Amino acid sequence: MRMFFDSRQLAHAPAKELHNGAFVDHVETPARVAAILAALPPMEAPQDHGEAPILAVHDAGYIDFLKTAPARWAAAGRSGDVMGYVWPIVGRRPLNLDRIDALAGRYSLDASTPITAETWDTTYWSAQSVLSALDAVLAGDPAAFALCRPPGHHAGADYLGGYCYLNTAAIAAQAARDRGVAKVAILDIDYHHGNGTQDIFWTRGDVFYASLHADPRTDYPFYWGHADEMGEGAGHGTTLNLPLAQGATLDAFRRAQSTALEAITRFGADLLVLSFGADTWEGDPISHLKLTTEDYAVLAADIAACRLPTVVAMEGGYAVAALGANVASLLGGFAR
Ligand code: OKP
Ligand code: ZN
Repeated sequence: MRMFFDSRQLAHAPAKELHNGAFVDHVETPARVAAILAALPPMEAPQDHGEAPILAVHDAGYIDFLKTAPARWAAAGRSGDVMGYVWPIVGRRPLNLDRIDALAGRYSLDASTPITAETWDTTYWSAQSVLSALDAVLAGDPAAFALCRPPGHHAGADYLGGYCYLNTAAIAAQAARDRGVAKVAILDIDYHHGNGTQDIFWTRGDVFYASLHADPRTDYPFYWGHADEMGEGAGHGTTLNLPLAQGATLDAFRRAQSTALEAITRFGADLLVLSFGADTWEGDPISHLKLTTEDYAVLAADIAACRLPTVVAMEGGYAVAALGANVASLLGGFAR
């Protein structure tokens, strides 16, 4: 299987995140990809597809904010990473404010996703990696892997959050549509609900979003991912949420994944984007599902049995010592 990663994806390294009321060391570290690279054969550097496929998903004002926030922060006399602390509650006046703190709230979901001087370049190349994996699949490969970092599925069209800045799965799905693929499905098996991906395709009938995740009544991002969220307008019925109770093991996870794959098959998808997070692993430090390393090969084999061309995009997974083996197990399951 062809695999894509750019070394510029290592640069972004925020210091702290707000977690349960305290600032703690940022969990989404460069060591994560280093561990994955050490466990797999050498990867290919991605091709540069430019900004157009990013702007096909993301708001131009948001992209400008991502690029300019570190300079605006410095100009305001601040040191350290950019982080908002006031968020506009839904329904407040959409004012065009210029102060960096107003913008940081306007364009973000939470305070676990700081912007550093390296963030734009890192997230840009993460997007290029997924676009290159899409190229491989459109050229006829049954599956390809993008070692995306930072992850993407919490980022919406105009907001960052949950360690995510550009929504790599959405960028790949939209690029596939723009290159003539009629129906695209996104299957998200990260521990957390992919609120950004859901938002981006909420009213779209041409892209199906199915997610397995910890119940948002107990887990981040809380306000998305409940079972009754099904999309609206032309997108009604093309969003499927399958929340799982904390502590769930392979049996429950595999059953839910089968439900999602049946729905994707009924939808008639021509191409699949898999948002893969290894934070469902039993030892993950911020999560509470109980999958084993071997389980990922079982899940991948079930996905591969659908025989859809598949772009695998890396999302979360924070148990660094086990991350390489978990990703290798998943990718091995596609090869079987
Ligand atoms: C990103 B991905 C809970 C804090 C949660 C954000 C989690 C983002 C996960 N107290 N922090 O989906 O793996
Ligand atoms: Zn996650």
